[in-house]
Amino acid sequence: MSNVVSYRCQEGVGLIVIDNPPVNALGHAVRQGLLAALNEGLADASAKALAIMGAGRTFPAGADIREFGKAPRPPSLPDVIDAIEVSSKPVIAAVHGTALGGGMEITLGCDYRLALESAKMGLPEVNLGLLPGAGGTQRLPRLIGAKAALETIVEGKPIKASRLAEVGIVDEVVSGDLERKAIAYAHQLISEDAPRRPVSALPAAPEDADVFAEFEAAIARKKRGYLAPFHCIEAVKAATEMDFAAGMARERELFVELLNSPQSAAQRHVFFAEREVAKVPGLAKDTPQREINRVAVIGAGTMGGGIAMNFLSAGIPVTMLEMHQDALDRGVSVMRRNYEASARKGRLAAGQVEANMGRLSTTLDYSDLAEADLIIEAVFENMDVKKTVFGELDRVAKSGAIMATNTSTLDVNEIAGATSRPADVLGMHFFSPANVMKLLEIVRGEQTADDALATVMALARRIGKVGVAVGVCYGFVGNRMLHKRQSQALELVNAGATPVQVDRVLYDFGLPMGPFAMADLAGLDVGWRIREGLRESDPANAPAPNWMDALAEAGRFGQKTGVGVFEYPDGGRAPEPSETTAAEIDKYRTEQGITSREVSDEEIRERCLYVMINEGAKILEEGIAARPLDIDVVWIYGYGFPPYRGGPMYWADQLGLNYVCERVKAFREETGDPDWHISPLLEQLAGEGKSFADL
Ligand code: 3H9
Repeated sequence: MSNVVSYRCQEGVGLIVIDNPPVNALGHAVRQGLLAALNEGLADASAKALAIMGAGRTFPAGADIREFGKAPRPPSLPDVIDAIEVSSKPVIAAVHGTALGGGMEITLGCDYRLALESAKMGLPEVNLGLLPGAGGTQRLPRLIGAKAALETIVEGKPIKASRLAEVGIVDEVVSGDLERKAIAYAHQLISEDAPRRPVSALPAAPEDADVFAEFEAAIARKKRGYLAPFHCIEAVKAATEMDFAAGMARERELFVELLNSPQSAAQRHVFFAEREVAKVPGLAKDTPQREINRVAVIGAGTMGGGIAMNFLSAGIPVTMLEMHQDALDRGVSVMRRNYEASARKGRLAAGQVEANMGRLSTTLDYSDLAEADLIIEAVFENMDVKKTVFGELDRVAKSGAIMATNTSTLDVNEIAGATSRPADVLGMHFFSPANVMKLLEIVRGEQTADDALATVMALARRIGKVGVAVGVCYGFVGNRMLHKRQSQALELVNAGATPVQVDRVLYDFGLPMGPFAMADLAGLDVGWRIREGLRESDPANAPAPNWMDALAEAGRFGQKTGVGVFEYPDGGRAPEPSETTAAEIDKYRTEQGITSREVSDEEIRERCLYVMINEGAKILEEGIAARPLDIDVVWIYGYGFPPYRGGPMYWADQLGLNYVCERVKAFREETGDPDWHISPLLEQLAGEGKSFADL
């Protein structure tokens, strides 16, 4: 008897229970155990029907992802499911938790499907750069039609039980004790002499070829660069054109192709990296956490409002503080408008707008923050202002309250120094728009207490963010690397490239936008004002004005003014090349005595991306990020680095650090730019033939 799958007969029903915590993944032992339990059930004369269930928190959540890339060990999951489907007794899947991937495919091999009302099912393989490879692409279209199957498989999102019943995947939604319900359901089937219902025997659902072309066109932009969604479409198409056996063979071919692809390896790295970042090295798993029942946010600007929305949406009351009533009113109305827009798009249930807004209170008085368990400051990015705010917080915050700054560049230790309790201070660096972007850099100051850090790491998950712990330095992990890249982009244009060319190269690499479109989005005025300030306060060390400063000086602030590096006619968001910008660039080159040269796409790609890797290595050396995977997660969730490349550090490993190291040294030689000072860590790993993953 397997110790991960058990069999017992109860009241004439053979119960097959999978017990492989935490998520009942379908590893080798489970597959073997399932087959053995199935055979036992078939041989058991007292069992008239069989039911497959999961123990613990869920029905199987899929194949064991850790087995991918290793030599396959029989029985394969498709073979196990075939055996279930051809069995001589009716088989019921009784689902709770999340039946995902191979787990859902098992249910499709069963004759009948029963689900608890809280259960979900889905085929999320596409998120791992794969397709459902245990018959999902062949059985689901036969059950619900190709169009609905395409949506399920290509979107990869879990579906609620009620919806599963509506589309005909689940036969009955139940509540209460699932085992009792499964037995009762089986009794009913037995008494009615209900037929066996193998899904594979259903006729291939013919579908108009246009459906596939249209679907492909509809996802082309969103899934740009990805292999798996398009392979999924191919596989579903096969289900409409071939008999079941031929379709299964086609599915296998496409699945194996994806399994062996660098994209799937990268996406699987991201899956585990996303879970690993929650485990902060040096922070004990059982570190106690403080209770967070009430949050305060200081500042009702775009950032403060977005931050507050995260907590309101998660059911946590927020008090918002501003200096003046009109600023407070403006902030609150923007938040309401954002919620209303989500409701209009169907992303928010009716009634949720009022429920969320109902959790918000506002104040002009610091003493109203005395009850908050967590206070997040999102005021103007200026050290003196922040210190004043934290001085006030020190005065009013209750003992044990966590005080967080949303600074993106300033020294969190210095800010903590403005209080008498630096152990309660840390950084919570949200990314704009703060209610949308999933990344949260959690900045651990020199004196931040472990329980404060553990609390905020857990809180990040509660509000739907991916929290990454980082150390204190200018720009932390994300912006520190970004600034190096932006400065290469500028240098490349100075040398002869155009902003259009630079942006195209990085867009084609898979980033959501290029450096100049990003600068336009953030606003050219931001950097310009900082540099202008420096030119006044410290002229000897301030950078000379460049062509981007000239654009900002002329009021071209980017998207918000309709003109920046690019132009955005009629309030649109699509960047168009600008003659004014081209003229400013020419003028700047002439002033600086630069003779413009051809810059290749390859040089743009290498300089913009390798400078980030070199900086990432320095960040690791300094302990600002604990592991390369933390940097990968920052870039994927904060800046849209394509998951199919695994993040910058993972990508560097695939290129080979020796190669990257040589190129960094060559750029240092060519440009003399100190940003190309090689990271000793990068040089050492390259010299030893190692990769970042070996750290
Ligand atoms: C597939 O099925 C292919 C087939 O079509 C064809 C085959 C031939 N394997 O996420 P959590 C671990 S592909 C191995 O923190 P939650 C996870 O790493 C698969 N390990 O919990 C973590 O480990 P640790 C298709 C897995 O409650 C722990 O379990 N299925 C797997 O937030 C807890 O996970 C999927 O893609 C796995 N399949 O969320 C579903 N799943 O504690 C992937 C999880 O050491 N899984 N682990 O860090 C999920 O989406 C979520 O884990 C789930 C639970 C929603 C189930």
